[in-house]
Amino acid sequence: LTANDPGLCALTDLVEEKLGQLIGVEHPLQTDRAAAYSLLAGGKRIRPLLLLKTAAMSQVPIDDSLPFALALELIHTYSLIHDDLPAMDDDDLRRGRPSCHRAFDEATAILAGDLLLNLAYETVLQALLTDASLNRIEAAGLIAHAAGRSGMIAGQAMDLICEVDRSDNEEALDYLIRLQTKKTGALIEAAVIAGATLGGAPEDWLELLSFFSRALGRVFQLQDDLLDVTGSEASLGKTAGKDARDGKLTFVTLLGIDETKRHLNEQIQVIRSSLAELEAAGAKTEHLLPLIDAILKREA
Ligand code: GRG
Repeated sequence: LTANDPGLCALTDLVEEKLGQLIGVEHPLQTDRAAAYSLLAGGKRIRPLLLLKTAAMSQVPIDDSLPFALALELIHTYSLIHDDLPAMDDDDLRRGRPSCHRAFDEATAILAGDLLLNLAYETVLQALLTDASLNRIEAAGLIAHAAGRSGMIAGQAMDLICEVDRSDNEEALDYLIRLQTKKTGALIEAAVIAGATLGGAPEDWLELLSFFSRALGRVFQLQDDLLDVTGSEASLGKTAGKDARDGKLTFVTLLGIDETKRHLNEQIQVIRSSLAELEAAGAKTEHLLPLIDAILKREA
C-alpha cells in the first residue's frame, strides 16, 4: 500500500516485524518454509491495519490489539495460498512471486495454509491467556465467524461453484453481491468490528462502522475486478486479465467497466458519509483516514 502518512508506514513496519517474529526463523520443515515464503511476501496488510486503527479509536494499546490483527493476516494469507491452488482459482503468481504451490508443491501449499490458519487461532488463544475479557473473547469469535462457514469459506464456495442462472442479470448481480460480501467482505468487516469491539465501542459506532466496512469491502472487490482488466502483471503481482479468461462472474464481466466504476464511486460516497457520521457521533476518525485514503488509491 502506498501511504504518505509516516504513522501508517511505521505501523505497517511493526505488523511486518511481528509477523516475522511469529513465523520465526527456524524452519525445519518445507511446510514451515512455504508458510514463511507466502506470509512474508509483502502483502499490503490492510486487514491488520484496519483492526489496529479501529481499536485505536477507543485508545486500545497496540500490544493488546496486535495478536488479533496478526491473526487476521495469517488467515488472509492462508486463504490466498489455498485460493491459488489448481483445484481453486489456479494462479501461478501471488504477491509478485510464484504462488506457494508453484514455489513448493501442492501438498506443501495445502499444509502451509493449514499451518497459518492454526497459528492464527493459537495466537489469539495465547493472547486470551493474558487477558480474557469479554470484549477480547467477542473479537476472537467475530474473526472466527468471518473466516468460516457463513463468511469467507461460504463466499469462496459460491465463487467456485456458481449456483445461479447467469443469463438473468438481476439475479446474477444479487448472487455476486452476496458472494462478495462473504468472500472478501467478511474479513474486512471483521477487522473493523473486532477492532472496535476490543475497545468496547458504543452501539451507535458499531452500527456505523458496520455500514462503513461493508462499503469498504465492496469497494475493495470492485477495485479488484477493475484492476484485473486495467492493471498489469508487474503492478498487480498476480496474473492480470484472468477473470474474463476463466469466465468468472465479477462486477466487470457482469456490468462492464463503466457501470462498475459508477458503482465504485457510489460506494466511496457511502464510505465518506459514514465516516462523517462517525465523527459526528464522537469517534476519532482521524485514526482511519490515512489508511482509507491509501486503500481508495490502491493500484495493486
Ligand atoms: C480458500 C477459503 C478460501 C478463501 C479464499 C480471499 C479469497 C478467499 C480469495 C482471493 C480471491 C480474490 C482475488 C479476492 C479479491 C479480493 C482479495 C481478497 C484480494 C487479495 O487481497 P489483498 O489485495 O492482498 O489485500 P495482499 O496480497 O495485499 O494481502
